[in-house]
Amino acid sequence: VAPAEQALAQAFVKFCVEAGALKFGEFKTKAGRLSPYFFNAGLFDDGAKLGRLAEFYARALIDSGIAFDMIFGPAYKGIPLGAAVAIELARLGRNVPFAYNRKEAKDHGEGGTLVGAPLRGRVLIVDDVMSAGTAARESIALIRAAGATPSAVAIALDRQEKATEVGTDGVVRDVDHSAVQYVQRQLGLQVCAIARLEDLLQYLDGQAGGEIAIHRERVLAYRERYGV
Ligand code: OMP
Repeated sequence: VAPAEQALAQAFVKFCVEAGALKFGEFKTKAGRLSPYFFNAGLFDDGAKLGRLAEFYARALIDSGIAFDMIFGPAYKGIPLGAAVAIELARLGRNVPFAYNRKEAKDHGEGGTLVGAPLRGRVLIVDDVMSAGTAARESIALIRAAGATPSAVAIALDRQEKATEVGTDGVVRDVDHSAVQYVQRQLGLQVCAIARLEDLLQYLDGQAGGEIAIHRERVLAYRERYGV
């Protein structure tokens, strides 16, 4: 990871903690894991925070050099994120089409589940977090079904933990690669994350205090168990 990316990641983790969107404690993840930290993008809950968040996504995206033709924001959390990133990119001189989906199909008016620009070309999915990869798989299938190419995913945080897989026996198991690795290697998409678990740990390393030391120990133990 280049120094500029590292600096951006550190500034981002600091911003998240200060905004209250990154919390330490005991949280249950979607995959049922007991996590000592949780990133809640719903807590970027005013215009200034949302604008600042979009600046981080846009900067990370531009630095990554990832090419894309339009933005897709998956319901629900990806909708304001995708919109904010599209606005920020336009402000920076890069105006691209934007679309999002509904969770339930509408049976009147315009109908369907897709809203906004038609899905075409190389689509960038803008989402919040990748843990086990369930949400990403759904967006990819939806974009393919519309005849477009899911080409990249931009997320705020890569939790760098083991993805899960449902076996032929119906049992959910941890696998030895992360969701981000799966999306990159198996699905062939590029992934841009503003920060990763390792950046979060680096941030904690630089903080003083007994409370922080305890959080750090717990995050390390979690990484030992579920990290890749
Ligand atoms: P996967 O779909 O398993 O990759 O989990 C990603 C989703 O989990 C996110 O879109 C969130 O709904 C939720 N999540 C967070 O928002 N923040 C976290 O720190 C952890 C999770 C999670 O449940 O894993």
